[in-house]
Amino acid sequence: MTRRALVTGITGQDGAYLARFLLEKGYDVVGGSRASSGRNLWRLEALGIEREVRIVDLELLDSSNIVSVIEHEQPAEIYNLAAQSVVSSSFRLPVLTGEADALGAARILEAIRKIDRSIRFYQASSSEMFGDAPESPQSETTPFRPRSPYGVAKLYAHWMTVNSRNADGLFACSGIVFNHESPLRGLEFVTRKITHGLASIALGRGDAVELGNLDATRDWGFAADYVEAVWRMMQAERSDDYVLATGQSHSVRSFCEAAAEAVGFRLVWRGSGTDEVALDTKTGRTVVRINKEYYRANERISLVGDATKAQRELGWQPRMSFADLVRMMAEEDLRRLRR
Ligand code: NAP
Ligand code: F7E
Repeated sequence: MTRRALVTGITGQDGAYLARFLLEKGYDVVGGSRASSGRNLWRLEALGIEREVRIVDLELLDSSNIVSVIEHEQPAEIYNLAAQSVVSSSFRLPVLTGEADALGAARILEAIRKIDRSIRFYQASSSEMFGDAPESPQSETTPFRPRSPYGVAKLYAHWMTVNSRNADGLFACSGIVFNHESPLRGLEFVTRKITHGLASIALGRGDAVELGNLDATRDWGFAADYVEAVWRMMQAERSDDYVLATGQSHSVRSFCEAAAEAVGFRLVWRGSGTDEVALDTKTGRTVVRINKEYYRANERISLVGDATKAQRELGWQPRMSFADLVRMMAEEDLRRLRR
């Protein structure tokens, strides 16, 4: 019989890639999406799968809605990808972030407990839970010290997942996932902001890209690689927690340099602090400048993951390199903007 998966947050970056992956594996994919946010299907359309998934109304803030979706759809697997996922917004919206990212997961787990305890559950946890981590790289045994309301909310959901496994015997796994990007990434995240911004300038539209801390570093992988690990977690004999990461960190500055090269610029940095700018050496144009608004309070600069456990137990490792990822994103932005 065809296996049915319910993917919350199917309109998001990971939702789209996971849906495509599950369809390729022969799943019947049901996607949860909020009617209230206008149901933007552009990512599913970009992958050409908008007609192959069935979309249902699913709102993480509403327990009765969650219960009726699960009762009606009877999925074998639930992938909880839905979240208010923008870290900087979580400082302005801490309660909403907690309602969606923390209690949303608890509501789904509660529904599984009441409706059918054999449903497998995946929670999209985050490296933001490490926050001010005492060691680097971070692994499954690194203590959590979140430094954003988003990280705190995700940590609650993570522990609810672990507790549901240990105390209630549910199959509940948690992917502690480091940053993963793609041409389907939202423009509010720094990678896509850079590739889209520089591609626009290269095509004669748009002003310099305004960024915050250029020396912040992240462990950036490719989203499509990561959804495979998520699926493997859900097929394992027993549920567990896994860090997913590349193990390499790069700065926002080096991301800018790689993206600039992909759109035909060569950068030179001038000035310092908030007066620093990047010029294109060929045209002398300023293509990157600093805007203090994008500096994040309270940020620990270096997060980098150790995915040895996922490699050992799931046989997973990310395939795409940083250089290829940046080039792919920049080239795809050029292509879309030309259209
Ligand atoms: P994303 O592109 O921001 O997608 C988030 C999805 O959640 C969207 O489909 C959004 O739907 C939905 N959503 C938001 N609030 C909701 C609510 N109250 N009820 C129902 N749906 C809601 O995020 P992503 O990058 O794909 O990430 C997927 C998951 O992994 C998220 O939980 C994120 O926190 C986590 N994560 C991501 C990364 C990463 O680097 N991408 C790393 C670690 C963890 P609308 O279209 O209606 O807004
Ligand atoms: O920031 C710095 C910023 O917003 C990355 C989410 O998917 O990954 C993502 O969260 C870094 C930070 O991602 C700008 O300070 C500099 O150091 O792209 P981001 P994030 O906050 O790491 C984690 C793992 C998740 O779980 C989240 O859901 O870039 N940065 N200048 C900037 N960031 C932004 N957004 N904009 C700037 O102008």
